[in-house]
Amino acid sequence: MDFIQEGPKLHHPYLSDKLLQALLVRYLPSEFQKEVQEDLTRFGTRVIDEMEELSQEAERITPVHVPYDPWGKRIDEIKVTPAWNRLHEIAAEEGIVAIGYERKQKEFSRLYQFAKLYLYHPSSAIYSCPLAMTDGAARLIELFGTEGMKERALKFLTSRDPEKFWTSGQWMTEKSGGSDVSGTSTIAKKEGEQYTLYGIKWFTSATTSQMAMTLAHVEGDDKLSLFYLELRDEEGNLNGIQINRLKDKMGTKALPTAELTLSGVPAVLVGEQGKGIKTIATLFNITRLYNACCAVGYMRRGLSLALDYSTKRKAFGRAIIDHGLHAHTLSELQVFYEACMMMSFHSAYLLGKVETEVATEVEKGTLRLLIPLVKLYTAKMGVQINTEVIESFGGAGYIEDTGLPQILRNSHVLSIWEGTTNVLSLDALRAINRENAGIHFAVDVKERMEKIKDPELVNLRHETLNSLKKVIHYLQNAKDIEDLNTNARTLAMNMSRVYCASLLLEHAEWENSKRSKLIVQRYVEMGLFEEFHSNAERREEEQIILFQKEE
Ligand code: MFK
Repeated sequence: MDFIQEGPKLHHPYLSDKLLQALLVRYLPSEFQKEVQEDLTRFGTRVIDEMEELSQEAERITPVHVPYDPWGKRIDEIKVTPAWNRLHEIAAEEGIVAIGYERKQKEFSRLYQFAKLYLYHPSSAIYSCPLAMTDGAARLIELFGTEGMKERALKFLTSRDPEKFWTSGQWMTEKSGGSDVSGTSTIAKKEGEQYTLYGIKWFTSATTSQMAMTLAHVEGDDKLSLFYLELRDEEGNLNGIQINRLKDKMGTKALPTAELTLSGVPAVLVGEQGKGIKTIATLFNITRLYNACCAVGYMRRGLSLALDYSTKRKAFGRAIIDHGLHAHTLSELQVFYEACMMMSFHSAYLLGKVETEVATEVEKGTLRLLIPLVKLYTAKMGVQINTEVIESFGGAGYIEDTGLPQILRNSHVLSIWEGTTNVLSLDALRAINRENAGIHFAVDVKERMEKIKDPELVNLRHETLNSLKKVIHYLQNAKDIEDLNTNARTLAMNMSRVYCASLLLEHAEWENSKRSKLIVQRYVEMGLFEEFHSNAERREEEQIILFQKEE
């Protein structure tokens, strides 16, 4: 009889996730445990029974731009599959954004919300992207919006009613300005209290959203300002917006990302004129945390499928998980994933504390620095882990209709949008240099390490503090800003690993299990610290690549 290989099974994403369960037990006060656990258990069943199929349909039947109707009228419709709309409705019903604003679990609301997002994301065909921008826009309006915006938009952005739930775009990228947003050319013309926008936006994710936050120069002002706009009027016609085309992307296939021409879009100023980047930072600091949560969501999805498959696939006479080499490879990936989980969920916990105004100064400063660090570190690790996951399936991992390649493709975007690794490394440096966040970070790590008493963990605590000491020594002795800039990625990676190790140690002390101690031991053994290089050494290194440059 012909051999048929059994494929990997998607297990209940919450009930099979012992690490998430443990983190929630550790962080959440007992009064919230039961309702959160019950909700995640129910929702996990919905992910398998309903969302996973919708997400595969949305990945397969991709959005189409229809510029004209049959009679030549410009309509700029974006046709999406009903599955994509259903994922929108489920997000509303489940309160994926709303939980963070209802704040029923007080400072722990963000933690609960992120746990739910982490389950939602891998079966959402990246509907998590519009949700991230929606959440960021809601926070922006909460802090800087006019009363009109609060009355009108905020309640839709945080609604649990699928009919009323709005999503928001975040239009920051132009042809002349990607990482360097100051290259933005869009102009805002003032007409009374209103503005109208003129320009071209080069990447606008989720153009099916009802509103967007975008940057423009008020005429005559060389600084950028932030604007709120609604895409369509009461009749559903676009408000002075033309959709030029949809992007043909490497991944995120279900997500309609468009190029737009703005020719007289009514808009309202948000925050102070000329402070656009500083104001929109509130939004992108939230989306960067979503990015980290979704990166760990994809790591978990890849690893759980790889583990299940490894028990079903036989090679050289036994299941591949029974080959020490394969089990070791997956275990190593699991160590990195667990480190990233600690960092992501701790960041969500801090966000909740800051937003409900119960965070200490140290926690506030630490979160400012953790945001770029957790975004860049988890995004990079997500690509590495899912690259190995694909390989662990052999040729099957390379076949589209297994659904595996999309995990890797979609993981790749997480290190690009919302700031690339280098740009975020420079943001981390800015937080250290201009906002003293490095001092808070060091205090936070030291305080956590002081609580590690288990004799089996003290050596690892010592290693972690030693790496922190080397980071501090570098920061205190770096020659100049050029030195710091060229070492920024090394610095960001070193700090991320130190922070992860401190959290893994805290978890191991709390759990007091052989496994959690082994995890932190392996993590530390794989190296927390990479040497910094002097400016002169960096200049020499440049020759390695410049050698190939044509004269
Ligand atoms: C599944 C998850 C989905 C996630 C959603 C994905 C949707 C995709 C949408 C996008 O990707 S939109 C494009 C996103 N683009 C970026 O994120 C741009 C990346 N570039 C940066 O982040 C640059 O660092 C930045 C544009 C901010 C640098 O610009 P500048 O003009 O050199 O900024 P500058 O002068 O250093 O900072 C201006 C002010 O903002 C300063 O405050 P002050 O005016 O008081 O001095 C900064 O302190 C403040 N600021 C900048 N970054 C900040 C910040 N404040 C807090 N947090 C930050 N991160």
